[in-house]
Amino acid sequence: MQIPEYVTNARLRNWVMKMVDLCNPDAVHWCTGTDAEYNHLTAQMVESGTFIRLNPEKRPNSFLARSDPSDVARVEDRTFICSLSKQDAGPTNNWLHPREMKEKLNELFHGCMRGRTMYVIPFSMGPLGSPIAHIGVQLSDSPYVAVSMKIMTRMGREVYDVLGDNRDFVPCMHSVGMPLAPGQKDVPWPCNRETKYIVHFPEERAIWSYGSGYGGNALLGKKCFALRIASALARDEGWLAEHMLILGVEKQPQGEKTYVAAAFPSACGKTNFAMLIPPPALQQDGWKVTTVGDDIAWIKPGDDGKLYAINPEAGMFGVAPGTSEKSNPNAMATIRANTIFTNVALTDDGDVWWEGMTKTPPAHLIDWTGQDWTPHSERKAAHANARFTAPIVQCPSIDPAFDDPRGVPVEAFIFGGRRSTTVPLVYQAFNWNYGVYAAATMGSEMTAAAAGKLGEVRRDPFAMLPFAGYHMGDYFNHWLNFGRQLVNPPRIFCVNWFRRDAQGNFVWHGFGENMRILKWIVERARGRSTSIESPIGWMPRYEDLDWRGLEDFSREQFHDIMSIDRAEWQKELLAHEELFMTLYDRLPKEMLYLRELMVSSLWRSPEHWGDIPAH
Ligand code: SAT
Ligand code: MN
Repeated sequence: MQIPEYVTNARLRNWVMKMVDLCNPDAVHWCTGTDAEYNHLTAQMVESGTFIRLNPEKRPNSFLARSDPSDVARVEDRTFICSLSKQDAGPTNNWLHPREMKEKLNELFHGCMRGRTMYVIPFSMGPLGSPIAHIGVQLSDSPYVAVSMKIMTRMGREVYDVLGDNRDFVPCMHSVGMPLAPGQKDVPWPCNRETKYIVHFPEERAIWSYGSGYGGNALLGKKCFALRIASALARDEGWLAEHMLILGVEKQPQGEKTYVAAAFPSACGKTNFAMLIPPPALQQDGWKVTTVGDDIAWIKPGDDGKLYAINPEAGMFGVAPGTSEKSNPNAMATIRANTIFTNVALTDDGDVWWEGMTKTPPAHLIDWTGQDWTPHSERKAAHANARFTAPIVQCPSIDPAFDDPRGVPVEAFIFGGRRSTTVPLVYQAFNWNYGVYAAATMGSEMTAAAAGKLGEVRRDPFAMLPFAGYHMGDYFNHWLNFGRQLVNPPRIFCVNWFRRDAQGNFVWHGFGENMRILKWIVERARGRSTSIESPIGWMPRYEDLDWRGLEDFSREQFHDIMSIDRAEWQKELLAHEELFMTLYDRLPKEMLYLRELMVSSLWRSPEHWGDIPAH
């Protein structure tokens, strides 16, 4: 094998040689990240049947991939945190001793790339050379992964300049787990239907992924590196790696700008919130939202005592179904060209479609499984976890500081789950510790982003349940400690866009209307807007929100989505206790005390906290 002379990092050279010996690929391709390389690889995948080139007039330089039906989402039950001690991984992660896991992986990876090309993919998570950024190198036998990594990360030769002779990188090993015998014909979406392993070694800072080519299982810079490995790094080094979007709220003509980071579980509308367009009345008043990131934030304290955040990613891997000109015009503009679509439907004129894109579906489509589809079909045309992969700089609302190596100053954190009941539209935690409590006990109804039971409420602390690279109790403690070191920590807020009425309909319009909540949050973070004290935190009254243009949303409806029902909250607090029991060995005591405080304040409040006095 020829190693390019510009790859001077000794550890990297040795590692690649060793992995080539282990995996036995037919060829090795050192990715340079150029457009020419991208065009070459995409053309090759059109040839092999992995990609369908979309109509260049409708969707220039864009492609459709259809995955194997067994490989459509993250597989949490096949995801492992292999720290040396089981306690360090904690009860919410799958664990196996590193020695045992390595034996297994060595077996699986032995000869796993026969008949395929190994791509060497150097990438930076975060702006190249940023003090908050980190470097990874992924080895993969999937050209789909290679081109996706060009969109999702800063990928290419320049990374080797930052890496130099001896800087550190996270080795990310990936195989679809389907070697080809001589003469064996390949399939459009190679994967291993039976065996999948998504494995992290936090002490060694290494990732091994086998058997899947989809999303977070395969694009290892994303959840595996930027969340699971990075969260362990962040704990050791005193920063935060979070499942958060980053947005800027701008108010003209003053030009005041406030950055906010917000955590929601997968497929709860982070992408929509990150590129929100305010309703006309608030736009006219000078309000605007800019986008730094839509999924992951790396946050470090600066010398000035403020927190600075970067988006480690360069692309969006967003949920397609539900995305429309109405729900998210900025996302629709972002994916107009240079986009890879996976598991959406194909229109007769070579464009894409998914449920919710238009009100009336086209009369005929090819669905995500490659079969004919009409509006009478029983199946969905697009898979519920169908995705688009697009460069985030194509987003019209991209923030000018997106590429700033220093990051942007964060002044508020928002946590939100998907809850039909119980949790009000918005409230502000009394202080940092209360905020950590609220984030730690967050619940959310399951979505299609992971294999599992749809709709069931599960505790998803900090929206990090599937992504924390160490014990969740230690993770809470890291947040508590982190806040103690900040003189003026960002304010913490909770939201729930998903509350339903007795008939099961969403009460809140969501999308652009969320600007009304965001405005209150930003003003609260700056110590300005008013509120009242509820048992769980500070809440806006009806008159504290800006209703211009939404006057038909009544005081009664507002009270319905803001109400705190004592019986429901008693159940909620019991669910918190259940979570605490599973984390018992490492749970910070603060959590227990705060829970007791909440119990007692519920008792001094009215039975139904919704009949809030007007003034
Ligand atoms: O993890 S993925 O990148 O596949 C998407 C998600 O779950 O947020
Ligand atoms: Mn996510």
